[in-house]
Amino acid sequence: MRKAEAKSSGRDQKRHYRQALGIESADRLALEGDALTALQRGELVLHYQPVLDAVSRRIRGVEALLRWQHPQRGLLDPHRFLWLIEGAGLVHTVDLWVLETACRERMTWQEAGSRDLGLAVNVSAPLLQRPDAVSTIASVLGTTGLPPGLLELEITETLAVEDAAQTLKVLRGLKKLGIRLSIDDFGTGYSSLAYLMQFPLDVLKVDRSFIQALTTDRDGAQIASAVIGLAHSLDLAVVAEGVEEIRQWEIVREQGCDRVQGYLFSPPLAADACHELVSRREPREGQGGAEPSGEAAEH
Ligand code: G
Ligand code: MN
Repeated sequence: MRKAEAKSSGRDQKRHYRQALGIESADRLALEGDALTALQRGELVLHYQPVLDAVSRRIRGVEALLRWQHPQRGLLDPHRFLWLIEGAGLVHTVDLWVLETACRERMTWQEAGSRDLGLAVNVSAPLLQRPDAVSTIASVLGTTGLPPGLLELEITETLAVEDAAQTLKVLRGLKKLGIRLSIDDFGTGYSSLAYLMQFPLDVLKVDRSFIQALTTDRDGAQIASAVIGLAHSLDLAVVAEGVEEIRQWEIVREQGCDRVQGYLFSPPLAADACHELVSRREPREGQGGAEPSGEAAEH
């Protein structure tokens, strides 16, 4: 292919990609101008989605999720703007901002009832593959005061497979700090669980497509059951993500899944709303038990 053609087909691909995301080109320009200053203007925010015990529905932790509170467009999901952050070379900056902000906000919820509430944060390749990744993350824990045992870093299969030797070194360093590691969106990549087991993992999050398949596919339940069984035999805790229906919850619970997360229980919430939910569900010591109040399943 000639150079000019290659260039134009690359452009076409990018255009298709943007169109697939529903972003028109006039829109794109407007968003692009905004992306660079969104962080400084404080428009990037974190929402938090509760992760519950699969049986008791007690809130065990929260997952921090990045959102762009855009002045005109409202709340945007990362898939609408991550490519802008990548294009602006801000991935590492934003990743660090997410980690620091999540740890700091989580520490402001540190009253009696939520002392052992876990915090899951998604991390990407540029943050983990730097030679100074372990000391950078250690210093975030130091400045925010978050106990390392409460932090769970979520990595994707693809990330674990890229530059495996460097990733393994960093993950071992993070384990030494006492941080928990989880494999996110499990089942969407190409790696086998046996391959992943060279990484010092604690948690496996079954991708939501498997959870959806529980109620739509004939073999859905067997596949999920095999994944959960295998993960348990490797001593990993299992989280079912994207649980939207009671039936899906019942199945994963019967299959021995440890934790659940999804719209059935709670959507991702703004920090204040999530903090309120957590304190309402987990009363301070001395104010009675922490029975699930039942409001979660009404969503
Ligand atoms: O890749 P990861 O699993 O971290 O993605 C989390 C995303 O999934 C968040 O953006 C969140 O809004 C979304 N999400 C959370 N719960 C549900 C759910 O029950 N159904 C669907 N479709 N998406 C969900
Ligand atoms: Mn995640």
